[in-house]
Amino acid sequence: MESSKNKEEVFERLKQAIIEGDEVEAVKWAEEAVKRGIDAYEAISKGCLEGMNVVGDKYARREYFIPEVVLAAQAMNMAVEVLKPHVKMEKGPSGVVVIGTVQGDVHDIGKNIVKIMLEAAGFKVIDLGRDVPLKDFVETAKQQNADIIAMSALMTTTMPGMGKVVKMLEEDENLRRRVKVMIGGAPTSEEYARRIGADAWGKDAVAAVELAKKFMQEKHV
Ligand code: B12
Repeated sequence: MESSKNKEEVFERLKQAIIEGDEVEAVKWAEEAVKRGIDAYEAISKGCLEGMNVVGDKYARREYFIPEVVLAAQAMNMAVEVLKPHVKMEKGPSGVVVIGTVQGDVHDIGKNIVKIMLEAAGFKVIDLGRDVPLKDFVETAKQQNADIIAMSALMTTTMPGMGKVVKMLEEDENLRRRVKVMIGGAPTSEEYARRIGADAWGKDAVAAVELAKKFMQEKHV
């Protein structure tokens, strides 16, 4: 078992590599985490995500600009690729989720983390990617007999798209009854989810998994 000091060192190195947008270091410390038997999800959340949060703050404070953010995102994706196969999987499939970032929005880092966590929890996840035409969420959910639609939006300008998807879903009463809708992304909130008629809002990837499990339990009672 890895000592907590050792673990903290790896998380810190991963975090710094993401902040610096250093792909080589990010991969090196992701591999190191695997080698040392550190829980892969913990490495993603306490290393990579923490690093990306710092990058987000720096961007907001105009210390970083788009090129630095792109480098950080690349480093993060490379590290996550190394860690992903080692995330402990629960027995599944426990339900089908259609996920994507809504039309007009290319931010997909958070969405990808939510996807990894849902898969690790045993869900079958159909990833529509980013900048997803709104009708695709509804059509795919129908075709694939999905249980859940999960939408991500990172901009105030694109979040209304999520409400439009709920409206489209409501056009088919049976489908609306069968498919739960959860939303997330930095500008969204519990209150916003309620306002647009979504079933739930999740603060992060851990919350997304809890909500998805709760939806499935409700379905089976
Ligand atoms: C990285 C980033 C980019 C990268 C995106 C790379 C990529 N592949 O995703 C690049 C450089 C491409 C980019 C581009 C742009 N960006 Co940008 N970007 C960011 C930044 C710095 C970080 C976002 C991020 O990845 N965070 C880390 C992830 C892990 O967090 P997260 O997405 O919030 O996800 C977590 C939770 O929210 C939740 N979650 C997310 N989705 C879901 C879904 C469900 C169902 C659930 C339950 C939970 C959940 O779980 C996740 C994991 O815990 C933010 C700043 C910020 N503070 O958010 C700006 C930000 C989002 N960008 C912004 C802007 C304006 C832009 C651009 C328009 C800039 C430009 N002038 O070109 C373009 C947008 C182009 C477009 N059409 O989409 C603004 C948006 C402002 C607004 N209108 O609301 C922000 C807020 C920056 C700012 N302060 O101005 N950006």
